[in-house]
Amino acid sequence: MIQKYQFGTPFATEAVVEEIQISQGKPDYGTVSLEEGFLFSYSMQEEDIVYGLGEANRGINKRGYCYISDCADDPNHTEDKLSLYGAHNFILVSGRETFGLFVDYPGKLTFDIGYDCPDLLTVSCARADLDLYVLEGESPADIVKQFRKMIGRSYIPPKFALGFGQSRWGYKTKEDFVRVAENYRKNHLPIDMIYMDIDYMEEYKDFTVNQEEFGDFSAFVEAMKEKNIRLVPIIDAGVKIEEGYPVYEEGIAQGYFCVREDKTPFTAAVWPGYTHFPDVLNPKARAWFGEKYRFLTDMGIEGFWNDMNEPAIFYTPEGIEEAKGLMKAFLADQETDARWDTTLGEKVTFLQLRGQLEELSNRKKDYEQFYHQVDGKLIRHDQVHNLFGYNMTRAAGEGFAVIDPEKRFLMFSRSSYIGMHRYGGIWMGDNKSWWSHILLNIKMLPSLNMCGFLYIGADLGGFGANTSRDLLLRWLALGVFTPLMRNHAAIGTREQECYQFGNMDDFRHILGVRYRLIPYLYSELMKAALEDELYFRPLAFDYPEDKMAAQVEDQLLLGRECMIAPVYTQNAAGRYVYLPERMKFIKFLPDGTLFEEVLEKGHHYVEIALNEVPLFIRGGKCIPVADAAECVEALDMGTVKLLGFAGASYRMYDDDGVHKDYENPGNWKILEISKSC
Ligand code: MIG
Repeated sequence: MIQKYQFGTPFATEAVVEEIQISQGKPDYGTVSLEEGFLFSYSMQEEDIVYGLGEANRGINKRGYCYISDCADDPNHTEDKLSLYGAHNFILVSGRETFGLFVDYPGKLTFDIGYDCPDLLTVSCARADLDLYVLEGESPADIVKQFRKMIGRSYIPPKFALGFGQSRWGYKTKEDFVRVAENYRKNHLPIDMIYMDIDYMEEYKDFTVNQEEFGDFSAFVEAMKEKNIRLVPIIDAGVKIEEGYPVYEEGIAQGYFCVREDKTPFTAAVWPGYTHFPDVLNPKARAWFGEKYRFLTDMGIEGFWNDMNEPAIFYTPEGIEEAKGLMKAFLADQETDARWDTTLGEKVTFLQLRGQLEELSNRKKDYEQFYHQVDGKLIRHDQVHNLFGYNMTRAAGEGFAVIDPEKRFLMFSRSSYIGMHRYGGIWMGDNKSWWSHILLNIKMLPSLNMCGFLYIGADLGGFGANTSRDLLLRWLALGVFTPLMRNHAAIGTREQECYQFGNMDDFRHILGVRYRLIPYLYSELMKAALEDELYFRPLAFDYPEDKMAAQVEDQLLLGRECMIAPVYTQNAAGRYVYLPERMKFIKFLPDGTLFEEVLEKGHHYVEIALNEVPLFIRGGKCIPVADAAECVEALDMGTVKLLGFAGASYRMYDDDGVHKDYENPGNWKILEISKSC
């Protein structure tokens, strides 16, 4: 059961696709106050768990901290951060009372989940213009399912996107890409995609390709495809201001860029220097920007990643003007001998100057000085800030539907809002090569699924900072299970392609396990999408009576059949794991054989070598696995082997992986395991 309450005049975010009548009266849970903006309060019981918030910091259980939905380009995901790239305003209280809450509000929104006051949950924002959805159901899983149905079917990637991808910010030349491809293929390291970061463009201009490096780009794309490797270019939010650059000129001519209050285009500096932002909240501008992807799809490109769409701002001309004054004063101080003379009053210190320069990026003030034009009205950006990445990706998704309606494109974004899950997946942005970020990665996965995001994954090996061989291997062993499996790193960091660490056997093996599992992972991803289910779940969802399961934050259920328990500490030979029921512990061994052991319910220590991928199959269940292959195309999905318990059966999904023929009953088959193998 879903109740919708409306306050003030909400902006139509189109996060929700189901028509829901507005209820009069008050929500059954908590209290709402409109004295100062909007404030929802709920008094939590000690045993209550609060799930949700998608891409957010801290735990699966969000209690004890504060989270702010305010899409941020912040590459330092330390424990104290309140905002990351996404705004996913769905929470689920599970305990004495169990209910879901979706606050459809596109501005800055604060969730205080027992931070100010341990038992108090509050959700607050400055303006009371929003839709509040309150969901009731039989269980947390049931509530999430209703929520997912309400927000519409999740994005479904093409099958090749379940392969492994290599990326690095810094690949510039054709040779760079050819080298990566050759190193993977020559060493029999499976791969399906190589990502192109900003340097493939001409001066960071969207929908251009650097002609000097990539002359006949279509031919290059084709040559890579012959190796079964897809090139996946990045698209940034800002459009370079440059006479003669068609995207700029068209945008200006049509009025498709975000504007200042006086309706002149708003200017912000990002990678290309000064840019304008496409006004993706305006349907016409969105359609225009979305069709621009055709420039690359016409050359054989089948997937993209959208970046910098919080939107990130390095600085604006206004910010620079303000900083100039301080800079001048600072420099003047440096010139004068009187700088030690305290009678002359306050000096501009170096720290002040540094602070001012740092604050030029992603300034609140800048987000308050530009506007979107929707239905002839000017909407100030800060009031709808969290919708930008969503609508940039929606532009792409709607563009693809025009370009080739029956075809699935690979698409994922950095910034997002609920609703975007219908158009693409996400990656979790600029993490670091830290062990703690493997754990953070694990915790975000089920939360993101609750908010509709299924095609998800983090930069494996870590984006910032230098990785190490063992960190990369352990992270890949988690990445084996994330629908988006991509190794990505920042410019200037240690090279971390799987062939950079000497002996490649361990990497080949771990990547191989991913491909072996694709029949299962793909089936589960499709079930999750087609049936509004969770691909990743907290243990407590399936074992509600088990007090211990409710505590587990470093193991996840995957699909109906499996549990995963990745290793996320350095120099560990294994880990402790809690089994909420009897399960079969499986390790795919490097020599191609399997280690299998049935473990009883309870706590266990399991050994997991650096080159092993642990997996637990639940009692009475089985999963299909294929033989390893070096790309998705080469996988034999028709000849799978079943692993698990004798007598179990499995409902497997498969299709051509390219078209949208999801409803075809022929895509499903039931497999039965006669004996344990
Ligand atoms: O300001 O395109 O999160 O994945 O490599 C940094 C360069 C811009 C941020 C993305 C990252 C990407 C990088 N980008």
